[in-house]
Amino acid sequence: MPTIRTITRWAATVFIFLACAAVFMLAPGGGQSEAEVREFEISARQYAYDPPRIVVNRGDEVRIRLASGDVVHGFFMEGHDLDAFIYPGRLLFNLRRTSQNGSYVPAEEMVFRAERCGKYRYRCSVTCGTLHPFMQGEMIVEPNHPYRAGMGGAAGILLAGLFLMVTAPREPSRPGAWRLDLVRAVPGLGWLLRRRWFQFAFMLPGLGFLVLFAIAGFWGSPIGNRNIAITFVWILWWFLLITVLLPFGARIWCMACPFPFFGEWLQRRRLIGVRADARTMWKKFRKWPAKLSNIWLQNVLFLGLCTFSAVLVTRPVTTAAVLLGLVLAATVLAVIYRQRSFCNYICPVSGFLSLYAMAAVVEVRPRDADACRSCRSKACLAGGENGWGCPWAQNPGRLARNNYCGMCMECVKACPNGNMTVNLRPFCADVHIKGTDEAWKALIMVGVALVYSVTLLGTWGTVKSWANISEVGDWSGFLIYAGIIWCGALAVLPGIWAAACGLGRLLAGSKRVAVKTLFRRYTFLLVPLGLTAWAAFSIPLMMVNWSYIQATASDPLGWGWDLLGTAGQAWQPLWPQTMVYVQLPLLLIGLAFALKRGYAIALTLWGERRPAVLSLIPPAVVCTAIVMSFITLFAG
Ligand SMILES: [Cu+2]
Repeated sequence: MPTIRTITRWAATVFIFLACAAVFMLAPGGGQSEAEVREFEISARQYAYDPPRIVVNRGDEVRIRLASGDVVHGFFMEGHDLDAFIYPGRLLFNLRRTSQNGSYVPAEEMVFRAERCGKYRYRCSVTCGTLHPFMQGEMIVEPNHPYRAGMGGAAGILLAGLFLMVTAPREPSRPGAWRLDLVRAVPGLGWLLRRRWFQFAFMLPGLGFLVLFAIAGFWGSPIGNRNIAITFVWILWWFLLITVLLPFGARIWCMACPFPFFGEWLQRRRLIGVRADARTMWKKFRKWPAKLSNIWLQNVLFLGLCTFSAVLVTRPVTTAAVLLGLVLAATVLAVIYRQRSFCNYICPVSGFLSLYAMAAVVEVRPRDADACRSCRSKACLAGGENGWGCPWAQNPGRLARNNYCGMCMECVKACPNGNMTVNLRPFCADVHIKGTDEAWKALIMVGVALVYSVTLLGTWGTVKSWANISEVGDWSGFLIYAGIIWCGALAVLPGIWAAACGLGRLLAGSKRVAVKTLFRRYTFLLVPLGLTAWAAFSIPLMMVNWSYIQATASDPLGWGWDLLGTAGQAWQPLWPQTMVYVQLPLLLIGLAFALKRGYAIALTLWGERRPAVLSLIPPAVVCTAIVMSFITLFAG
């Protein structure tokens, strides 16, 4: 039974949250004036509209004339059933109602009434070049209620969170203590995980897709949104990875990943079975150098890929070359170094998988850690009759974090006592960031999410042309863009974070915990925050480009095939006006988890509540500011 105190505490928390939201909702601003007729002239040019943003009031009659400055462009107005086709140098454009899927009729003007509040994007609906999928502008219908609610919600979560911390009962409950043994709970799961062919059954289709993407990349259509190598890798796979596989399956992707397939085969000389000398055969392979035994190489390689993302996500041939390059690197390293050195220390995807796997709701762990301590065979670590020793060079019996567990299930098979299992657990249950490499990874990921949200989901044509180096060739602009990514992620954001942690230590009025420790441990706040921000970023990417995914599934190489009958359908984003109602709650949930886990970390570091809460305030404010930046980009 909850006590009166608990009930009043939670009632006050809800009140604080709602009061903050109300203040932002009711604050004076646009949208209060009389409805009027608003006229705009919007011109399209690769890959932006001018003006990129128009602001009207609810009830206004909006009249838009369209023009194009270079090639044929489209103009799809979200949530208003309007889609246009604009020819360069002509006053008339072609207009259609999307709901009727009808034909275009010539028009001089697009006329509609702005009836619902919020942000509506106008997007290019005609493939007009490499960055076409990201060409967009935005119409704000004031008062922008979703935006105000989001900003108020973020402020509300910060204040309500701090209130909960200062009013918490003396003995804080241990966060995320429950576990559910899935192998015991799900009939047949244990049998399945112990099959030798289990991982192979996932890797083989992955390998098939890899071959398909390579063929499509080199011989398919050079237009990104008509090539399966782009739509399936950078849109579908990315979306599934961030929103489904990582939060619900930890590094389950690594279990199916085809990159290390050939290397592992060369090492083991077995596709499915275990060799009799599984324990001793590693002697002829080198150990990975101790100095490089961290994720710094992954951080740098990831930033390198991000710098060229505009080329990577729009040019199929670049994507195919990078995919094959990674396979080659994994294979070569596997011949020289032990086990999955490539995955642990090189793979640029692996770095953020290791970070965000900390948040996942599943884990591979020993059932009874004491049994592992007294175990003599250590088959999970060194290999045994039924399983290889951990390919990720972990000691499964002492696994305490998800970071470097590739979910391959070899330890589940190898353990002679059946002591390894898969647990279901609460969101964000691993909270310990261990090294500066991991701390920087958390900062890099948030920084890159911000840059991508500006570049790919924003309306700024200049930034797009800076990023689009292979087509535009503006090297000074590209240097600014690259500088923002590298300096922002490696120096500016970490600098702000360090300053916040230093200030937190000053507020705490104690020197018991070093700034360095605060800096490293508090970066965990950026794990739930970063993961939900990436998910919020990926949702429009997926929903806007859904038609292209369907089309390329039917015509993977862009050669005019129609295998599934979906190749020729008109482009249409999937429920674009509902996205913000998924994005905003996601961002707020991320912030709430950041504060909740941040408080638990602060308590373990400081030992008592007062300095713990005080030291947490500046980093919590920085987190709230980051979330508000995303809300502004997505809804403002
Ligand atoms: Cu266009």
